[in-house]
Formats: sequence, C-alpha cells, structure tokens
Amino acid sequence: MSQFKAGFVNLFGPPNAGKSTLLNALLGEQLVAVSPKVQTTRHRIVGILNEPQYQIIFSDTPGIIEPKYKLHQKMMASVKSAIEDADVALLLADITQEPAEFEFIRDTLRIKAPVIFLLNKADLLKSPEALQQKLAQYESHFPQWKALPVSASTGAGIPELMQLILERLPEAPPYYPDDNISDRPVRFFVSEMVREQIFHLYGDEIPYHAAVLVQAFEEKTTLTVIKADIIVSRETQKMILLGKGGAMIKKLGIQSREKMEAFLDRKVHLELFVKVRPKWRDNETYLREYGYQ
Ligand SMILES: Nc1nc2c(ncn2[C@@H]2O[C@H](COP(=O)(O)OP(=O)(O)OP(=O)(O)O)[C@@H](O)[C@H]2O)c(=O)[nH]1
Ligand SMILES: [Mg+2]
Repeated sequence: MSQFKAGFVNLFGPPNAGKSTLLNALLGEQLVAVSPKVQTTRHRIVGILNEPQYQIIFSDTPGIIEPKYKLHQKMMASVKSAIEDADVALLLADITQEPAEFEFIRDTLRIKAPVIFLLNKADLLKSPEALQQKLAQYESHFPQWKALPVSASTGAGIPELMQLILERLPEAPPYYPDDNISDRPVRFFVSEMVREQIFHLYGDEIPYHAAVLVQAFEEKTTLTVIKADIIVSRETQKMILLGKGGAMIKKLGIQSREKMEAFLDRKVHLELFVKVRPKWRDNETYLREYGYQ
C-alpha cells in the first residue's frame, strides 16, 4: 500500500483570477468569499481536504498587488508567508490574460515549490483551437511550470489538477485531525459572509472601506444569534451602507443570514451595526482588532 501523503498547497495569482472560486471547487464547499470585484480576499485562508490516503491543506491568498495602504501591506505579507511554506504552488491566471503579465511574478516571487500554472476560466474560450493556442503560448513562455487549463466555475480540469497535486505531494502524516475543514473559527467565516455580500451589493468604493467584526455568536436551542459590526471610514459611507430608510442594510442582513444558515445548517438571527472609524485601514490598532495581523 502506498504511504499517506500530506502537505500545503497554496493558491496565488493576480486579483480576480478565481483563486477563491477554485478553492471552493476543490473542497466542494462554499468556504471562502467570492465576488466579481478585485481584492475580495484579504487574509490567507486555509481549507483542509481529508481523504483516506491524503490530507491537503489549501491556502487561498489575496491577489498580488502593489500595496497602497497598510492593509495592503498586510495582505501581501500573508501572500509571502504562503509562498515560503508551500509544498505545491498553484499559480492562477485568467486564461484571457497574456503570459507576459506573469513575468513579474516569476521574477519577484521566486517560488521554490513545484508550480502548477492554472489557466482558469477556460470556459471563456469558445473553441478548442483557441484553448490549445493559449496553452501553447503559456507553455513556451514558462517551460519550467506545468500548465493546465481549468474552469473553477464548471469544474473542468479539476480531476486532472487533483492528479497533478497528488503526484507532487510529499509523504507525511496528517497535520490536522481529520474532522477539521479549516484552521479558522466559525466566527471568521461568518464575518466573511457579511463582507462577501457587501462586495456583491455595493458599488466600487464601499467594499474596500469596510471591515466586519463579529461581536457575539450565541448558540441557542433553536437558532444562533449573531451580532456583527460593520466598520467603515466615513459618515457618508455609513449612509450608503444603510440606504434610504435602512433598505440596503436590510437587504445585506437578509442575504448574509441566508449564507450563514446554509453554512451552519441552522436558523440564524442576525443583527448588523455600522460604525465609523476614520482611517482604520492605516491604523495598526484597528487592523489588529479586525483580524489583520
Ligand atoms: N467564467 C468564469 N468565471 C470565473 C471562474 N472562476 C472564477 N470566476 C469568476 O471570477 C470572479 C473572481 O473570482 P474570485 O474567486 O473571487 O477571484 P480571486 O482570485 O479569489 O480574487 P481576489 O480574492 O480578489 O484576489 C468571480 O466573479 C467568479 O465568479 C471560471 O472558471 N470561469
Ligand atoms: Mg479571493
């Protein structure tokens, strides 16, 4: 019988490449926040896949960007730490991107682990010829990386990807007990569900100024009571979050609650409070309080 395999498989790439969507597809679970906007992911988030013959600890990471404020610096520090301890690196491209856009990642990150270069969103290319052509371009540009077209949305290429990962995974005993699906507490995922819905409901500015902090999580006999603060930088942002007569925050509450109920598999009573903390994204104390180490 073959030995048990275990290791850290970390996802990297530019914003919006579909890293979080792929992690959910690999785990078969809506674990992490996904949205059409860039920078949806702010933390390194771990999801654990347990099988009789292997344990894979996947890390989702924020999209690689030029840091503009302290929150960004922390986001990029979490990417760096994920690069350092990867056993296998999954580098994601949106297949419609040009290979040249990845030269800076190759030159600045110097990934030591074996790289699987995933050309995601392959469903966007309509003909098999177009797909082959793109694959050939990427392969000739980055011959050191194993390239594979996939679609995190449709699941195309995921079985092949699992095969490639397992071939590269080291033999090792499991790192976590096999009933864990993440190293993060439920509270964290609950706060991310509110943040995800903020990305979906509001325009271009609000999501980047908002943080969510769960203040209470109480399991009662028939339901779970959750109270969360939404932190924004300005009074005007608070007005937008609330909406006319509170219409928007009501919608946010309903959508977030539905996500939580599906995730926790029980009824949830959710209360949201909006608070203004000027310049929180550049304030070390606030950043730490909101979970950005
Ligand atoms: N057509 C198509 N869209 C996809 C695919 N994978 C992800 N998307 C979409 O791409 C957008 C970004 O997906 P995310 O998973 O949030 O991307 P990300 O790389 O985690 O982005 P950041 O966290 O902001 O760095 C979402 O609207 C997804 O629905 C895919 O395979 N095909
Ligand atoms: Mg993401």
